Amino acid sequence: MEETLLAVLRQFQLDAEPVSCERYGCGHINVTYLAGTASGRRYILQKINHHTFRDIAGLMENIMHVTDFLRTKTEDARSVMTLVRTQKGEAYLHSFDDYWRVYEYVEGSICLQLPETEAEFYESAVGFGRFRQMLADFPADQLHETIPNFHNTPDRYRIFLETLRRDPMGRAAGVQKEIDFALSRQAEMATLQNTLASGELPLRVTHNDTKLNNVLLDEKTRKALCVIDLDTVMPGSSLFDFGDSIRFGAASAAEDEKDLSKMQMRLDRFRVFTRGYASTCPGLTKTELALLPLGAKTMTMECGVRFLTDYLDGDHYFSIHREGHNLDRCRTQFKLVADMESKWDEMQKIVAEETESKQI
Ligand code: ADP
Ligand code: GN1
Ligand code: MG
Repeated sequence: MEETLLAVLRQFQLDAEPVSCERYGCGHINVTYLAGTASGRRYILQKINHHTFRDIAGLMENIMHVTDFLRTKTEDARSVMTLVRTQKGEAYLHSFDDYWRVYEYVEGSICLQLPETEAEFYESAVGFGRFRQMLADFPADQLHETIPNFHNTPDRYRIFLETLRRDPMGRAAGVQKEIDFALSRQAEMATLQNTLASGELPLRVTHNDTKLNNVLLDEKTRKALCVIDLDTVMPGSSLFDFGDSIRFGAASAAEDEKDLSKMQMRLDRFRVFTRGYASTCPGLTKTELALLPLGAKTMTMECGVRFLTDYLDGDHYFSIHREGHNLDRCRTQFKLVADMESKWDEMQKIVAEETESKQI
């Protein structure tokens, strides 16, 4: 094991001497390792991305508050992430110019990159829906805003336009088609933000990064077990959570698929997620329910714009594993948006059918 990792792990209150530590998972932001100790216990070690998260103390305070709060709502210890303290009793370690934290590994769990079955995607909706519902009475004013304007789509467009003007890598000329696609939808993509600002959409405590690989399912029962990746838990809209889940999990191919003919929005998956989310979040308002399709489209478009921005900027934000990776990701998102547009009436019909009795 690398000396640095060993030294870092020894600073945490593990149950025994660390004996292994390997890169783990598919996250784009933090660096995650799976660590094991001499007793066989497993832990998740993460190097927190402090370029993305500027206020690590605030971020970790959020995670402590949220996990403590969730623990009062459930009896199942595996359904809430458990932070392991440092030897000094802190929630994280600042060492070797980096910030580190350790969680207990949730044993007997699986983490999917694409749902294999409809039932699994339904369970992810239950997991995220229940999570949002359990935080309904969380004191939102105690949360630090870990990334300001995280899902403020007009602000994401502003950064995109600013990067496009600078064009630091000289890449803009090669992606005119994608630039035009983004610009032609800019006005419509401000609707959610405007509806939130006017108070028509309620502000809630949301997860804000509800990719399928941010919820663990029970390995045996395949039921929703534990929501992870709590870095972006902040006040937001339920449409952010709903939309981001659809963007990732209702897609027929991976986020970075190169063959765009494989990429569509699956209406069957859209239906099961809508069913699962609406039934675990019974308090969704009429406006929230009516805007679910727009939530899906806006989160997909926003994510595509962010990938395109990062491509233009020289790939500083999202980890890339090949040349043009962010452009490939952008293209899948835009293909999904176009596909949603062609299925718009059906999406609205599905929402009406699945949520008919749930409007308040
Ligand atoms: P990132 O912010 O980079 O996405 P995550 O917190 O989502 O990082 O962690 C990356 C991956 O590590 C997850 O997708 C999941 O597979 C795994 N993981 C993270 N925390 C746990 C945990 N407590 N138990 C089991 N697996 C975990
Ligand atoms: C990042 O951390 P991760 O990989 O779960 C990003 C999300 C994007 C997603 C795209 C803090 O999520 O906002 O939707 O990549 N997280 C952050 O896959 O920017
Ligand atoms: Mg993640």
